[in-house]
Amino acid sequence: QLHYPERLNCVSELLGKMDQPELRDRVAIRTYTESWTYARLIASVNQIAHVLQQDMQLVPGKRVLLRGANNPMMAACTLAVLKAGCIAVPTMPLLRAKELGVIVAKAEISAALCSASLRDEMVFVEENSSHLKQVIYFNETGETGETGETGETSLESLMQSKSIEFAAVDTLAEDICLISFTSGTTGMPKGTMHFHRDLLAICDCFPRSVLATQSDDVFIGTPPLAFTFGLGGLLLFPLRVGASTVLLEKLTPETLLKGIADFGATICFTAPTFYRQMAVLAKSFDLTRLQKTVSAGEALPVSTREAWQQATGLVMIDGIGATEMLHIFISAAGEQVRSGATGKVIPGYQACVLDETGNVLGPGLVGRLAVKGPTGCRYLADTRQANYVCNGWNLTGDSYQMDVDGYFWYRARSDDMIISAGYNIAGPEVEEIVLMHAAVAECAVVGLPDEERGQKVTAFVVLKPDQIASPELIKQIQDLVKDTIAPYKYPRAIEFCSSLPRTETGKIQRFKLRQIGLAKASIV
Ligand code: 3UK
Repeated sequence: QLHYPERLNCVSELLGKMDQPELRDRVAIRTYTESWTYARLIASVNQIAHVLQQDMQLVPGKRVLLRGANNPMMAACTLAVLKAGCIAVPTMPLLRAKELGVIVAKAEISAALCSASLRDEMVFVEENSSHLKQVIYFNETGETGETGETGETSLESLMQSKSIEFAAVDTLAEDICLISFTSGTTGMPKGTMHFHRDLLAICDCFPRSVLATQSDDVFIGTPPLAFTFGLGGLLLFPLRVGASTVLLEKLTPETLLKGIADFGATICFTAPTFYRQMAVLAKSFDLTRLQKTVSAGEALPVSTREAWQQATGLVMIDGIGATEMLHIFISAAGEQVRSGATGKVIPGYQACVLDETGNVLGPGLVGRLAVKGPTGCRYLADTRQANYVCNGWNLTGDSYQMDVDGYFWYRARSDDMIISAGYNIAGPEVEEIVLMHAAVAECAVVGLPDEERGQKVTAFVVLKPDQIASPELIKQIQDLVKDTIAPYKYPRAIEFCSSLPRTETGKIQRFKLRQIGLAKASIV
């Protein structure tokens, strides 16, 4: 089990051991234009921590909004907030003023560090908020000077006069250091609070036991640092072992492959849909150094796992994580992988499947996934806490079944279960089969209201570029499903579309598809 001292600042643990003459010159963060050694990262973090204390007058416990894409300055700002004993509130780069306003009000935020490239939206928030008083902008490249036409002082110029030494604020292991907001597909976004200890605990669980990370690993991937998947995978995990991380912005499946080749990445983190598209292009890139590829955020279809393995020879590491749990808690790698299952519970965590009344279900029965471990859900002032945590178990909102060997098999988000003519149908199970059809690039299956059956299984399908929709194709896809799984699960309706609505974290927005489906039905 994990043991941390009572007084603990996670940044002194993460960076402290790299602050030695023989280690300081190792590369911590790389981009196409920059290469930051640990020495430079530590110096920048320390200078920013001084700016927080001296220029912004922030005392420990203050919440600081963070806005920026994945780049070294954004990483340094995040670490500096933690080192100064303040609370980081990272926000997804694509959020607009309206959404940011909700977060600023909810978390009562008065100070922000923001990338100059996201200024317009931020100014709007500042003008319309009674909470937010101080915003300091940074240039992303780490260059000093003014941040554009407004002539205000940039973070980089404030840093210049500061010492590159800073003693970490002496926080408690159980002081809150991070408030991460969920994307909130329905309702108000929820702030999840995490301790200094929690940030180390995630480093000492999944990457240790499943990835066996080492100091010569090179990390790369798509999730924003503002998403705990990215914060862990692309910043905390590499720092914990003194490895290096590649931070790139606006990645596409193609540029991610290029990045893996260019930087000799060994570990990659992204969502299933990226791997699916990368599998098609992989042959044109040199991926010889790539060893471990982690898929999370959404269920990994078996056909995507297979396409990736065929293209690269790599066995995909699926893992389920959640903002509430901070990172991944069920996963498997290498020979432990069972295709179709997410994996086994990670050492340190416990998991089981519960029925509606909270009784533990035996192997093979579908129910609600429940998890317990060193990290867990603590919502910021939200009555929905009681829905997520019951009797000490975290209920993630996913339907799962466990087999006799302790493997967990994903069924669906509990709210996404389709009930049609009395049958329970898991959308992802139907998606799996539709995706096996050679003409299909992407697919999402939802239930739409139907007078006769209650809900009608409806597949939204994106075809591969050279394919044309036709009644024959619809029939082929329907027959494929009927021939492969229980026939009542087949999609009675198939809608072709050019893309699927997704969140910034790569999740299909099934609620939007239901809205689109409803709107269409009311027109005809
Ligand atoms: C779903 C998965 C099936 C599942 C996350 C890794 O996704 C992350 O956090 P979110 O708060 O969403 C949590 C929900 O997403 N999910 C995630 N991974 C899988 N479903 N298979 C998977 N492998 O519904 C879960 O409840 O956005 C992922 C690390 C950190 C994270 N925050």
